[in-house]
Amino acid sequence: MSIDPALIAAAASALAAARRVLVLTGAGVSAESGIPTFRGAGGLWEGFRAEDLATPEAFREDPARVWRWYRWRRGICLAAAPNPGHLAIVEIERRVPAFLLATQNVDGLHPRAGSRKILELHGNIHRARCTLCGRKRDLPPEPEAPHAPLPACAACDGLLRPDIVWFGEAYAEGVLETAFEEAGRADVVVSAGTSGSVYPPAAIALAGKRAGAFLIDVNPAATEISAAADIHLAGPSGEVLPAVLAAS
Ligand code: BJW
Ligand code: ZN
Repeated sequence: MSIDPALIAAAASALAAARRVLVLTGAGVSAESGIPTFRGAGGLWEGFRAEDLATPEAFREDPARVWRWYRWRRGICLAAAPNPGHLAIVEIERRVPAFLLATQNVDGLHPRAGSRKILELHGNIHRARCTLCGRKRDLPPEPEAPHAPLPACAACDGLLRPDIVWFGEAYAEGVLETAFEEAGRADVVVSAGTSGSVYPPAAIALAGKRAGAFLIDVNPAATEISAAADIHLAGPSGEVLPAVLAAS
């Protein structure tokens, strides 16, 4: 990682002075835990893109295929552990008076790392929901075989689906409102590990910047969010975030 130390120092002093901080995370934050991101190398599964599988239409057409994808991914998530980037975000929460983490990740690594004030915008891969009655159920803490029978609801025998927000689906009530509200009054917004290509989440970071927050983007690649950011720290979050904390 070769980031100008002056940029690290500037991010550190913005964070140290902040009273309200919103952190937005995406798949890149879990990349160093061995969980593949959606876009870019390794983003394919059996030749399908996330946009082909993470839709209600794909599930209606072939629920077994979608469950195979999620079981494969859940196995990876269960075997993974939080990395220094997740832990640095826990430390930011500890240091600032008002904090919110809005994550697009469904892998459960932020809560496992110890994050407390967290909105899981896209749901959680370790939970399922009945397609008939809507009841939710935690999945067992061990991986299921990809071809195991499809899970059914204990109450009504309806087919269960992953409790995840797919393309074209609405977000859980109040979740986006809370995230945008916090972005609107944050002193600092940190965006980490997201391509900023999925909306509305990408707009949370941009709305924070528009409302006057100091926007810090942590991503080895350039994105729409890094273009809008006050500081773009172009490195892996597992190295960059601890370096920022060490400098504050
Ligand atoms: C590192 C790193 C390291 C690598 N350190 N960084 C406006 C314009 C255009 C389209 C739309 C729009 N508004 C809405 C839409 C439609 C759509 C959308 O955004 N489409 C775009 C793709 C064009 N949005 C929706 O459909 C949303 N719903 C909605 O808008 O509902 C409206 C509605 C209202 C009322 C009634 C009904 C409907 C829902 C979107 C749901 C997205 N779900 C997914 C999959 C499900 C979750 C799962 O199975 O896991 O969520 S898609 C997938 O993308 C996943 C992610 O959370 C999401 C974001 O991806 P993310 O996290 O940014 O990952 P990547 O892979 O894209 O990027 C990783 C980044 O990390 C890269 O930049 C790397 O460089 C970086 N990186 N290593 C730091 N070590
Ligand atoms: Zn049911």
